[in-house]
Amino acid sequence: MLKPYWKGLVLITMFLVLFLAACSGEDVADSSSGETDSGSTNAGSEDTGESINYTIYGIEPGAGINLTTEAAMEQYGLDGWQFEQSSTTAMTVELEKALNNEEPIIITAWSPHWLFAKYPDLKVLEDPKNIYGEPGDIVTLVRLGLEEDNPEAFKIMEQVYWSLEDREEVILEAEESGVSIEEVTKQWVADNPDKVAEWTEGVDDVDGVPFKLTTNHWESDLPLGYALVEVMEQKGFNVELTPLDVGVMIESVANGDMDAVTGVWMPITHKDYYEANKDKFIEVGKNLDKGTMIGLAVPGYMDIDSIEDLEAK
Ligand code: PBE
Repeated sequence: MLKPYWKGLVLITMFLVLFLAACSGEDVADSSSGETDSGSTNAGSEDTGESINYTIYGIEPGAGINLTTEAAMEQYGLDGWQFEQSSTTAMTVELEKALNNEEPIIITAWSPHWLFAKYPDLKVLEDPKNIYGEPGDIVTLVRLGLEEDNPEAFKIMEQVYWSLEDREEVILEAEESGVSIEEVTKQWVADNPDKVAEWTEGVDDVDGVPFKLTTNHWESDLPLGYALVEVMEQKGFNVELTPLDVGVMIESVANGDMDAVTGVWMPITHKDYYEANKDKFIEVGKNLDKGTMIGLAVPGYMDIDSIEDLEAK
């Protein structure tokens, strides 16, 4: 009676031992065949999504970079992900909190900005589908009729150009010194008379001619607004600068409320707003040539390089 019982037990034990050995054998075979590499990459990106709660931090709703990011999330299939859109300040606070704790985070980032100078370890994710595009331009738009009504201002708008290096110098100095970006810009204009003279070359002085200028309210573009106020007032213009949301700034030139707008990022970031108002403004030039960048960025210690490394929730 006992014998068959022991036989059964031995058989079951042997089976278990063989089964476990086979399992671990399979593991060993797998890792030696190199599949662990791709396996861990996949696991890594799933972990990335999970570790950041499937969240991307954007900025103010309506910002061009947010619209582009929504398109990118769709094109890269980031289903179920959250896109936080509150403010640039809130995004920066989240980023700095993550950096201080060496935690993962994904943010929308752009240049010119002081972030990349302050945190050189930030890594812009590759974008193989090219949703965020190549380095872009900042263009100047004026209202219909400006050339006839105010040819001197029109000429300045055609000629104004400010290099990436000069913009970054102002943005960084304001960030590092704590002095307002308006004050820093005024000082830059005072220190660089030769550069700003190019903007007004061949332009006659005027006597109190009013000029309404708008731009977006980010540090990438505000300085040019302040610089133009300074330079045009020296020429005798009476300049009113009104920074506006990107959705409104182009429209305000299209409907004639504003004479000109300088902070228009093309061909991608502000494309929708540009197209919606096309034929109701005149593009008179680029005030920055291929100097802008938009994209998604992560701290350097994160183990991903491309938006493609991210997966749906
Ligand atoms: N930005 C800076 C703006 C324009 C300038 C990239 C944050 C945007 O519309 O996204």
